[in-house]
Amino acid sequence: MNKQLAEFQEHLLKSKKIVALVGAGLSASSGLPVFRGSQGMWKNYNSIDLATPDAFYIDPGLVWQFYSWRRYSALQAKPNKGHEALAKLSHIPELKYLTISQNVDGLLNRKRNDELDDTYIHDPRKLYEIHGSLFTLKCTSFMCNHVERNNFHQPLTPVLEDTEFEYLNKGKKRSREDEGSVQEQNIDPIDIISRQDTFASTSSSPQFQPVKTIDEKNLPRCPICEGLMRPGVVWFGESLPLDLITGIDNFIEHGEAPDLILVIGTSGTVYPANSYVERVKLKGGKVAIFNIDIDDDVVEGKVDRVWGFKGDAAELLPLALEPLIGKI
Ligand code: BJW
Ligand code: ZN
Repeated sequence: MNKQLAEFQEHLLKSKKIVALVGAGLSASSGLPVFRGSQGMWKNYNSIDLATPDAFYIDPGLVWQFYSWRRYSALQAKPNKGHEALAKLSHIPELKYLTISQNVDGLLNRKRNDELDDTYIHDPRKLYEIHGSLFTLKCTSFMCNHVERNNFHQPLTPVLEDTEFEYLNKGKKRSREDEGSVQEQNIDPIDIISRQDTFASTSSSPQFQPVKTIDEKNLPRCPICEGLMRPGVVWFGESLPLDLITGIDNFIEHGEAPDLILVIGTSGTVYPANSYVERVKLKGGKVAIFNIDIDDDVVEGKVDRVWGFKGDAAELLPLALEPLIGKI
């Protein structure tokens, strides 16, 4: 067995308190794109530019089309074995455990199929979705602030029909290839095809579904005050839910110090999520990174108290955690 993995697993078995910090890379092999790098585009827009209050203020119709596509893609996607490995960790009774997820796709809250038992769904008490959820809607009216959770209705309004698809050629089955990890998905007509295919040749390139100009009155409206609803996610410059931030602070700072933080599929570029790694380290905890892109020094074990496992988190996590969670 690889020396790094053996060392990590020895520490894992001794650990009493573990934190996992999760990013978009965990859902990559479920077919959901990450934010940064070549995958971080929606039509001709950079995803990051659309995840801002300014973008919504300037053109809520554009931003709703982006989120309509995100909601639809997340609903079509299935949790992978990486999600399941974290769910299993969350059900170990004697382990103090917390997943801090930056993802808004809800994949940790769902099962791959109905035959699996409930240990394949994350314990909700140990899952903090700090950037919100694609399936929460919030009223933008200052006087109202109505919040609607677990809204899985698609399309949200008639005008958002079709905007769920990125490309015009509906009916094509999705097959997404991510750095050698392919998860063929058994999903109904969906027109998001592998970006590799998209850029392979201009003659076979699919055409983007055009972005519509949508009148605000046709976007999701508040059932209480008729105000404009927005996606219940946390955009740049916005505060994170205070109860979750306090809960994380308590978990890290109070009681025994965390022994380990698993840093899974995140670029670590966004505050405050990225600050938790250093905070666990400062408390004496060790770090294990699961990412397709890790510095060689880390992979070779040259960085103090940090292990790096390079590859698809959906494949590596279940293997690395196997001594604790068993075979998935
Ligand atoms: C794989 C893989 C595979 C791929 N297997 N790995 C200067 C100016 C203005 C603001 C700031 C500033 N400096 C700091 C700030 C604060 C700002 C910030 O951090 N900005 C930086 C960018 C500089 N932060 C905020 O504004 C936050 N609010 C805040 O700080 O309020 C103050 C406050 C704090 C605490 C308490 C109270 C108040 C809010 C941040 C909100 C971020 N929102 C988004 C959008 C969410 C909604 C949506 O999804 O649409 O969150 S942005 C986007 O980035 C999204 C993600 O959750 C987040 C992190 O991205 P992530 O997950 O890391 O994805 P990628 O694409 O970056 O990385 C993917 C990784 O996976 C890569 O490493 C790949 O290699 C890897 N990978 N395939 C394993 N198969
Ligand atoms: Zn309202």
